[in-house]
Amino acid sequence: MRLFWAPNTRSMRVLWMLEEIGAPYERVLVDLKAGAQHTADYHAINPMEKVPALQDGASCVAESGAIIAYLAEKFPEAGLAPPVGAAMRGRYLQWLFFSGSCIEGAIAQKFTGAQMPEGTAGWGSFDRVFNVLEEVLSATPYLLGGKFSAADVLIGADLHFAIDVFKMLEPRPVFASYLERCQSRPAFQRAAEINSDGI
Ligand SMILES: N[C@@H](CCC(=O)N[C@@H](CS)C(=O)NCC(=O)O)C(=O)O
Repeated sequence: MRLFWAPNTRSMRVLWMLEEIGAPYERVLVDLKAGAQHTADYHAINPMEKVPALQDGASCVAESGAIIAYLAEKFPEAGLAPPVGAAMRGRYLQWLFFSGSCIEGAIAQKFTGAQMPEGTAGWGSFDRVFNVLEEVLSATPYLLGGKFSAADVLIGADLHFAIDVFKMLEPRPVFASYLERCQSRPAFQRAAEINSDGI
């Protein structure tokens, strides 16, 4: 598997997931500042010309949530996704999609200051998105209950960026202890180290 990535980007989500799985992979650095994402070769990997993207033999997959879902399914022995038919499978898919459908929109709205009616914006509002996450995470240690899953990789990485890196969200106690649980994982720490080395 080859991960196309760049440091300090949404690639961190997939780096962390790959480190959780522990299967061998190669990192291919895409120099965003030099415009390496806008070449014909990279366009064939991800037509959006963005990182991350994963190439796995003849398969290519882009969009962080899709890559994480792909990896969780390819490596079921890592135990990061409830199997099809399990009671938590629905919630698992919900939280995987929540990142792109709700968190991204909420953050973009906050960043730009754009005004939108709550009933029209798919994420409702910035506050609604993070209040919902706070409600879930105050009831259980992880999104699916007591067990860490790939949904925590994606949403944990989103909260890490929103709170620790971009300081867009106040560090509510529930998020602080959730992030502590997530960030104490050796896989998160390896990914953070790779991310900061930029290698
Ligand atoms: N929806 C994509 C977003 C990916 C994305 O926006 N990546 C940014 C870095 S965080 C990027 O590659 N930007 C370079 C560019 O657009 O030229 C995902 O979730 O993976």
